[in-house]
Amino acid sequence: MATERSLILFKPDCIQRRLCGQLLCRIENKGMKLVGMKMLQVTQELAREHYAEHVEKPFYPLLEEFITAAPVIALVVEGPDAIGVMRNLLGTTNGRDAALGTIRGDYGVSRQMNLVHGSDGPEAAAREIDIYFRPEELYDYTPTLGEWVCADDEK
Ligand code: IDP
Ligand code: MG
Repeated sequence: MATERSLILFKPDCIQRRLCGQLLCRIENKGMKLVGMKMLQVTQELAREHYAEHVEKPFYPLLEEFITAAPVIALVVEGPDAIGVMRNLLGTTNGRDAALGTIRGDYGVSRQMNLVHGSDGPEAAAREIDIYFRPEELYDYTPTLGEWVCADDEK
């Protein structure tokens, strides 16, 4: 167990469907601490950098079109095992297969328009946080509810 940070994106479908508030609420309710947050327009260049592992795949042109079609909200969340916890909260990629109770399972029926991105491992998280945020845009603070979110030996 480790305190981790994960890069989360509210994708264009999330913004267009006005679900950001509800989904941010779920992330906060889970116990994640917000350490960075901004709205931005993903450019073609940024899309290629973020999704470098997918650029050669057949679905990439449609993914790029989607992720650049409206603004996104980028978040950095922190917490115990935040990367895995957030992946579990999001559910599997395809909303049609994702378990009920997960964000993708509860809010979508699409493989592409699956509302929220979450880093898939520590290396990806570090790389993605660096792509979207400058160090001074991330905030260190002590959440006053922290004492009641998990035990000292879990932090
Ligand atoms: P992940 O977001 O669950 O980690 P990845 O396989 O890394 O899923 O794919 C990145 C994003 O690309 C997905 O979240 C989804 O928006 C889109 N995507 C993945 N596979 C496909 C596909 O087969 N067709 C269209 N879009 C896809
Ligand atoms: Mg992925």
